[in-house]
Amino acid sequence: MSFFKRLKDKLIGNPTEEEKVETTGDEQSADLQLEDTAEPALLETTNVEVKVEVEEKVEESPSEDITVIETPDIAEEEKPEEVLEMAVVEQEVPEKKPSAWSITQKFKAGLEKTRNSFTSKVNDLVARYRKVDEDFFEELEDLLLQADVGFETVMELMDKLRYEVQRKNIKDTNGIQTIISEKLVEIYEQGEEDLIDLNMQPNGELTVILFVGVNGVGKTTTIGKLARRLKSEGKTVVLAAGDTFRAGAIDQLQVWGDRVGCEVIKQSEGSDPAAVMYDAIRAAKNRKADVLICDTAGRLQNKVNLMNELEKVHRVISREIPNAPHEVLLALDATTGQNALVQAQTFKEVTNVTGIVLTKLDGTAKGGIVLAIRNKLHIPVKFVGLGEKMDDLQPFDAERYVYGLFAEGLDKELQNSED
Ligand SMILES: Nc1nc2c(ncn2[C@@H]2O[C@H](COP(=O)(O)OP(=O)(O)O)[C@@H](O)[C@H]2O)c(=O)[nH]1
Ligand SMILES: [Mg+2]
Repeated sequence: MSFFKRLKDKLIGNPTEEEKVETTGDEQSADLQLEDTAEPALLETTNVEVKVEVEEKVEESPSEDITVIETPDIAEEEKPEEVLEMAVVEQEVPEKKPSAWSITQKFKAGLEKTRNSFTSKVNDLVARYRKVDEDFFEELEDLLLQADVGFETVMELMDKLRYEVQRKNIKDTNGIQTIISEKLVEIYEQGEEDLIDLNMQPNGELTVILFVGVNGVGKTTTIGKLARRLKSEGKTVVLAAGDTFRAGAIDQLQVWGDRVGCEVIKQSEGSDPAAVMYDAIRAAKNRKADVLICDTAGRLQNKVNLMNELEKVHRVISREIPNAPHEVLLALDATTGQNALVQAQTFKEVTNVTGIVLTKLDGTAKGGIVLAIRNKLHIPVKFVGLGEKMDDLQPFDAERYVYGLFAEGLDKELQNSED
C-alpha cells in the first residue's frame, strides 16, 4: 500500500461529510478543533449516574446514529447547550471508542507548538526554494536539528531524501513534505519490533506496570490517565502509591484513584516503597484485579541510591509474581529536550526499561525529540502525553505523529495527489 493511501486511510478513515470539511485544513475549522480539545474539566467531574444514563442511551440508538455519537465534537456547533454537555459526557462512556479521525486530531493539537515553529519554517523554505537542490537540503538539515530530531536521524533522513529525489527525478519542492513524512515514518519503524502494545497478561492473571522517572516528569499524572484508559477497556485497575518520598505524592495519586475509580494502596509518607508494593500485589490479587500500576519516587541525586531502591522494588514484585513487573515504563518530559536522553541513559543502566512515556509533547516546540529517543535508546515510545486532560495520553503512532508535524502541508499535498 502506498504511503499516501496508508496515511489517508489511517488519518482520515471513512470520514463523514462533516469530517471531510474538517480535514481540508481551512483556518476556521482548525480553530474549532483547538477549542474542542481545550474543553475544561467537564470530563473529570462526570458522575456515575450520568454515565449509566448515557450508556442506556447509546444502546438504544439506532445504528445509523452511530456516526453522530462517534464524532460529537463536529456537530457541537449546531446543538443547544444541554445537548452539547451531553455530547462531552458521551465521550466518557467506557465502551465507546474514539474514532481514528479524532485520535489523529489529538496528535495534531498536541504537536501544535512544534508545528508552528518547525513546519512554518519548512513551509518558508519550500516557498523560497521551489527547486530541490543542495542548498535546500542544507537548510532543511538545520531546521531538523533545531527541532531536536537528533544528529544521526537527521543524517539518515537526508540520505534517504537525496536518494528518493534522485530516483524519482524530483525537481521542485511541491510534494516534498509527504516524502519527508514517509521517510520519517520509515526511519521510525525500521528494524525494530513494534512493541507499542503493553505486555498484558492473559485474562485472570495480574499485569504489573512499574513507572520510573525523575520528579515532575509526569509519572503520577500518566498513571491516572493510563488507569482510566485501561478501565475504559473494562479492566480492573489498582494503584500502588510507591512514591513515599515526595510530600503530597500519595494524596495526588489518591485524587487520581478517586477520579478514575481505582483503589489506591498506600502507606504513610516516608515508609518503605518496597513494603507498599508488597501490600499492593497482595491486595490486587485478592481483588482479582487485572492491572496493578505502581508509582515510584523519582530521586536521581545519586545513581547508587536509585539503583538500590528500584532493585528492591523489583525484587519484591518478582518474588510475588515471577515474571513481573511486566512493563517498566520510563516517563520522560519532552520539554527537557536532550536532557531527557541523559535521564533515559541513566535509568536504562539501573533498570530494565521496557517502554517510554514521553509526556508534555504539547508543551514543546521541539517535538522531534521522539525520533532522537528512538534512535539513541532503541526503546519504544509506548505513549505520548499530548495535554493535561484525562484522554490526552495516547499510544504512540508514527504516522499520526508525522501528520501532527506537517498537518496543513500534508493535507494540501494529499488533496493534490491522485491516489
Ligand atoms: N501539558 C502537559 N502537562 C503534563 C503532561 N503530563 C503531565 N503533566 C503535568 O506535569 C506536572 C507534573 O506531573 P506529575 O505527574 O506530578 O509528575 P511526577 O513527579 O513524575 O509524578 C503536572 O502539573 C501535570 O499536570 C502532559 O502530557 N502535558
Ligand atoms: Mg509523582
